[in-house]
Amino acid sequence: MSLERKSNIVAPHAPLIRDGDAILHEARALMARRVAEPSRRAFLTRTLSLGGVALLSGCSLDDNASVESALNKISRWNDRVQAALFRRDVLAPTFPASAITRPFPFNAFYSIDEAPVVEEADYRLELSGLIADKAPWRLDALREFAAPRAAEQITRHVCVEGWSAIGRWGGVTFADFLRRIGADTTARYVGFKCADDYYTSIDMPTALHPQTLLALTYDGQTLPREYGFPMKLRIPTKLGYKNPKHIQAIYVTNTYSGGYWEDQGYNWFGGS
Ligand SMILES: Nc1nc2c(c(=O)[nH]1)N[C@H]1C(S)=C(S)[C@@H](COP(=O)(O)O)O[C@H]1N2
Ligand SMILES: [Mo]
Repeated sequence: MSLERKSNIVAPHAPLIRDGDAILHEARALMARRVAEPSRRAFLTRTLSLGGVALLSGCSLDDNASVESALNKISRWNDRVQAALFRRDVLAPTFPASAITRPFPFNAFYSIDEAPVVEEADYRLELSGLIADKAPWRLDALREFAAPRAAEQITRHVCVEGWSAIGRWGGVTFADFLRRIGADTTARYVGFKCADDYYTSIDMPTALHPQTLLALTYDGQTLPREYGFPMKLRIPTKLGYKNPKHIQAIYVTNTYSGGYWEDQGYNWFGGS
């Protein structure tokens, strides 16, 4: 950042200051959006001033594109810090059945009546990338695999839109499934493509976390259509948008591939 630019930003009533103010206002709003959740993931950005943004990124704060790109760089840097802080043995809190939120809220980037209809007969879970056995899975095969390894959790789902709810999901630990298909667990990412064009990706340590669940049931019943039939990933250590519903394809990769909300500015790590 040049001194000239800096003085433009601090000089009162200079013609550029109006633009500068608008940009700073937007940057603050963006920042607020990224730190909306009261979690450890936010602590670094919360302590970063806009001056810090400029210093760290070497960008000027007087054009929108470079502010965006600086914030994105910081968010990606945050991803790495959060990943380093992540511990496989730190568990999300669990709750008694009496704490379950009824009815459990629905959320998606569309309204409930638009939730995709996936036909069980046609369903095949597709596998690609760094996976030894890429044979597709029918739903009954997934159920058969899950039955002897049944795992269940009552955990809190936290959505950045300002609500949280406690629900009960059942299925099989995702790590068991990754081992079964011969996933390269030294790879960096696991990605998900959904029946409704939603997509997201997670870091491998989170994929292997003991509470990360390949969920086939909700509250003891087949996963209902609106909550992700036929299969979703339940990750209680992450925010709602990192929990893909209606999963149709899973891939393992070393290439960063973002996500539906992440590509619109939500923090990629999105968890604790
Ligand atoms: N396929 C798909 N998965 C998704 C979404 C979506 O729109 N499509 N929305 C995400 C968000 S932001 C939230 S809060 C949760 C909502 O899950 P629920 O309907 O079980 O409450 O799903 C997440 N997974
Ligand atoms: Mo969400």
